[in-house]
Amino acid sequence: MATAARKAPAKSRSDGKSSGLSAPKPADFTKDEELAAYRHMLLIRRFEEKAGQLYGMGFIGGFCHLYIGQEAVVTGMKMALVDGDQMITAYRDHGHMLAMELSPRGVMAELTGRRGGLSRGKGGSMHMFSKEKHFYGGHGIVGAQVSLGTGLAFANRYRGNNNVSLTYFGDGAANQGQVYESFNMASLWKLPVIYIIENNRYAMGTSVSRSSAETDFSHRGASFKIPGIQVDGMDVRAVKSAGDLATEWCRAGNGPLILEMQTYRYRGHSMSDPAKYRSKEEVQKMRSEHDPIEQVKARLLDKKWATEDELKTVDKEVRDIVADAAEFAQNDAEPDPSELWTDIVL
Ligand SMILES: Cc1ncc(C[n+]2csc(CCOP(=O)(O)OP(=O)(O)O)c2C)c(N)n1
Ligand SMILES: [Mg+2]
Repeated sequence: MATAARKAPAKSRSDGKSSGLSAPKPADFTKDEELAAYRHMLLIRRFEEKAGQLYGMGFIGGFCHLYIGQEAVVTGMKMALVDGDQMITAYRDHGHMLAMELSPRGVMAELTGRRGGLSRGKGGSMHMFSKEKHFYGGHGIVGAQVSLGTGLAFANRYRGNNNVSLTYFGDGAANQGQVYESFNMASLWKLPVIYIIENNRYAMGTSVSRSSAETDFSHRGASFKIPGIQVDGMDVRAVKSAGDLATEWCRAGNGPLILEMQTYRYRGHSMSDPAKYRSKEEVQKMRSEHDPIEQVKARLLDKKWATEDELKTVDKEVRDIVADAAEFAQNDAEPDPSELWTDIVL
């Protein structure tokens, strides 16, 4: 059964001393919060499992990157947001969209390229947006969303709306040049942006230790006076408390903050991945000892806040939502060829 973090809990890094930041303890969840976290993470997991199946059946083409294993990161961060806070991420984006309450039907139908998809079937897995839900994509160019997310924070500052931009990127993306140009401006102008580095230990088939001179990603803002914190990204409570700290920090006008989420992806990089760069044992160890959903389940049962049967009912309700989305995504019409030039900027 799942236990605690794979590493010691968070420590504040880089400028953390002078900023007075210290690592928060994992949040004490109420029964309702545990149940909500369980349901939300399960929805992401079941959705992704179904997307993987539909891909195998040929309903989804092109690229498709699954988020299985990393569910606690978006779920815990979403719990720390207020209305109007924005989220932007890379191509491994289905979980982020579900966390921001985009409809499972709309996401799944976009994966299958149907009219009812969030980009009307023309964007696919990596390109979905919802201004209404403050979700700004879905970006296939590694690192490109970091400057855009910094721009969202600039807009917040300009408008004086007190909202925060959650800008997600991977350990691989953290080596891209525009990340550091963004860090500089964000710090100089004290922009309300949380840089969330999802360190899942690999960029495609390259491990962090093979690609990064500094593998402690919470240090990456040191040259720009951006403090950083390492967070157990497999524990939704640790993510939530880091999210609370970071959103308060930004809303108080302190400028950007880095959260390194130590997480893990169970599946391949995308649907075609020879998986020769890591052992099955490594994956299995993470699944059996640190699974984010199993951790919540164990606490719910341990505290007698839910019975096995009640949790099975949650699973059934979630499976029904996903089955409905899959049904819709397989049967909805494809966009008409006459729409080829609509909804695009030339
Ligand atoms: C500018 C650019 N370079 C290379 C690629 C090819 N590419 C796609 S994903 C990826 C790995 C990124 O890994 P990471 O940032 O760790 O994110 P993860 O896939 O682990 O979520 C690479 C190199 C790309 N899409 N864009
Ligand atoms: Mg990675």
